[in-house]
Amino acid sequence: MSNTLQKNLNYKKYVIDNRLQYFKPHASRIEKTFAEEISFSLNRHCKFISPKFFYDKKGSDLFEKICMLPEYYPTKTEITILKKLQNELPSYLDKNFRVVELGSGASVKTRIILDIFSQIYDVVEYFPIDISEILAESSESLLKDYDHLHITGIIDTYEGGLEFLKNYDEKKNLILFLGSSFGNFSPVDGHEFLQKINSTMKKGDLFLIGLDLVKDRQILESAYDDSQGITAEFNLNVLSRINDELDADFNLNNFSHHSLYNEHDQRIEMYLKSLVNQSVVISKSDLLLNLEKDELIHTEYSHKYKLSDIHKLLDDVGFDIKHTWLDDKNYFSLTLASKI
Ligand code: AVJ
Repeated sequence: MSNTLQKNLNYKKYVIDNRLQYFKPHASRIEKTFAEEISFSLNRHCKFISPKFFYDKKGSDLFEKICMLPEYYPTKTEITILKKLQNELPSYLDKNFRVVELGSGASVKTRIILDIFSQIYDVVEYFPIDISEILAESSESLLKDYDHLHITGIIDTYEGGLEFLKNYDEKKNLILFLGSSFGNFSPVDGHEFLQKINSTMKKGDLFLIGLDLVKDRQILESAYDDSQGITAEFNLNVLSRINDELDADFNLNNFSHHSLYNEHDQRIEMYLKSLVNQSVVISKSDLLLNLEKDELIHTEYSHKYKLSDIHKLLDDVGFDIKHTWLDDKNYFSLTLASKI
């Protein structure tokens, strides 16, 4: 009990009104800054920039555009599968569930789940967990459209937020992790992350994860290199962000978007390719970066899964798999699992 109290003392509660509140850690944990992470990741033999840095305002807008591209099937496909859940999800829920989402859902997807909950419960509780403050924006619009919705935003990392929730109360959680965001993790990190999720769940809690499936190379590659060049813009934008926030002088014309499907490792790999020999100053990271012509900076992995991979993954960390739903073309999957 005292443990619970102490844990929650690390968060400050902001009550906006009787339907909206936030929890935010008092002092952010000893996390590295953007400047430090970039200094580390570009100062190595194999240079990389973490995909989490894609999502500044411009990057988030570009990602929204990607989701609507004809070539980018994941979002559309996941939405069709979620619609199928309308009839089936309720049978897995009892009277005591809330919706928890990793990532804040401004999206259609969250709304489909909230619609399902609205049919079952008089009051629907939604707990988005996100480090970004855009939580506020998306919450306002959800509250406008759902009369019986109560939102508690947790402004923290997914792991931090889940740990907080572990001691919060006795209500059961349906944890959503949609969009194949999990695909960014390396297999080792992914395993660790799922273990973390599992360890913060109470018996009977549910986890719904959306994962992209292995398919034809051509379909995969065009999803990550679209004809309008939006994905290229999205990838290159991370350099603009470094220019703006870390006082750097990347010339975007000297780089190109490079992506490919690595069949052996079942993943899309995205890079920024240096088109010339060049030096770039990143002031706030104390870095003079030398790049050779054709040198690659790795920016993202997007792993693709077979159904057997998904079942093994969840099985290995001790989840009880309830059901996997697919679309007609077997492009994408949603898997519901519970804590044993
Ligand atoms: C947000 C990680 C799921 O991997 O498909 C889209 C990001 N990158 N196009 C994905 C992304 C390029 C996306 N995730």
